[in-house]
Amino acid sequence: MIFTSRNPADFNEIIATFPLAAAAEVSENCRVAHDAQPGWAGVPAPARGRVIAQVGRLVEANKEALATLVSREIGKVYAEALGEVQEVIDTCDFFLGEGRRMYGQTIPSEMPDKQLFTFRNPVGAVMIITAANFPAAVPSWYFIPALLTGNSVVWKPAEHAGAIALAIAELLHAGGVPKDVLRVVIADGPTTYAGLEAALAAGHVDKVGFTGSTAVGRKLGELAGRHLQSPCLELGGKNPMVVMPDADIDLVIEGALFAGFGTAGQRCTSLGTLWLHRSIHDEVLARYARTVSNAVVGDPFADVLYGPMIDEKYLANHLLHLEMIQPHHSVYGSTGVGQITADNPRSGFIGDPAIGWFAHPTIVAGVRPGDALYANETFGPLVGVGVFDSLDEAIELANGHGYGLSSALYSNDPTTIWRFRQGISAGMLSINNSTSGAEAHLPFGGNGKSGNGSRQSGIWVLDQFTRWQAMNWDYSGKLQKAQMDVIDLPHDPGFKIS
Ligand code: UN1
Repeated sequence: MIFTSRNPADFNEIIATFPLAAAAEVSENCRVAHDAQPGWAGVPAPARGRVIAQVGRLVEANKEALATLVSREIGKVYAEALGEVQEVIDTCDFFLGEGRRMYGQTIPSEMPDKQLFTFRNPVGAVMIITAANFPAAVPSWYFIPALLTGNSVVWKPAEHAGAIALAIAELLHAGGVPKDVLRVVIADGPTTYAGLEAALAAGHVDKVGFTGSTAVGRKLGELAGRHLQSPCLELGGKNPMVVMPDADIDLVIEGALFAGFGTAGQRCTSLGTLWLHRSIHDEVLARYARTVSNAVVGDPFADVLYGPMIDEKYLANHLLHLEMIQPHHSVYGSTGVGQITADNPRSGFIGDPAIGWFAHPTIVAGVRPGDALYANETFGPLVGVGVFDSLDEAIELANGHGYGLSSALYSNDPTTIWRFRQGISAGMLSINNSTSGAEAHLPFGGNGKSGNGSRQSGIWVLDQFTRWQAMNWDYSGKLQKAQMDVIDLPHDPGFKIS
């Protein structure tokens, strides 16, 4: 089957066409990467670090070209696309030095003439499956540390971001990553699953990394679990933003605008529900509604809040999510709801809505537990607003749906901030800042429905792509038995100061 990747802001423009791989091709790529891995692991880690440095410089030199492709293939606003490519560069910069560290430890033994050590070993061949919304940055959080630590990688990007993935693979190969050590295979979801299942059964995949929906994460987690593997899962979010009465409201509006509608709400860290203290609810809701109504939507190369949905499929999902709006809700944010068309226009729109997959921003007020909108990730330009009376209630509301990726609190009171930090179940929290926009060297990941506790980025991701090996070396010339042949120094347990 041939897949056609189109510009979502102008679907008449074809970005690329590529054949989708069959399951056998997916598993064959895993075999090739598996066979190439020992050779790559044999390259000294500092030399692999040099390769990562070279890749980083190449991505930097191609930043505008890659960002342009990101904007054209998935419709991300160009300024954000530049930021996305910068995140790849930052990730390379962070890990290039790790090649000269990859520290292990020397540890004293309980017996004489014996020494203990730890080493980090690569896991082996890694299959990563990534989403279209962050087609460069998020994949790099997997493949850069995985390659640096001596693993080989098979990368299955989202079909809708296939041209971006192929361009990045070319940069990686030009930077010195051997072709068999980093393979890209483009396939649809069920075929990928079948190919991965076969590769796992053949022993050709040692680690799975997946960024995408909770439902697919569950399936991949089950599959990996059958092979006694713990995958790295970065799943959905229903990220709360809690606003206390003492908050700086200008900051709240700015933060909620970007968190809710940046990337057309298609970030796993996008704002799900804005929780407003009852004393400020009406004022903040009115200002938020006004600001969102006035924001400019349209051509991703213009100065807009957001561009098109990633693809028709994402627009269709957004339209389905709008059916979650109930009579007790009230809707704000635009001159219409749903797809932006000539008959359902958005005031101030830039571009031609007839040739793109654009959606109105929608704020739904009156969200409460029990609503479908309370419990489900919507992954589009749709933000819920709800009300609370106390911090404890806000924390309960913020945790109650079982997702736990990102969260935000707006307050300047230290006690409130510390209590929120302790109570919130999310893996990430922002104080007086957007739920989205994590920096590339802090642990990124979630709990509950948002992931299995794995963390990407920074030093923390090393535990995903390496296994600790413990070594003991006894040079006493005899068998010393741990816990038995230990030195017992004389002491006086009954001693008291007279
Ligand atoms: C994602 O949507 O999968 O924190 C990742 C952020 C970005 C990454 C989002 N740096 O919003």
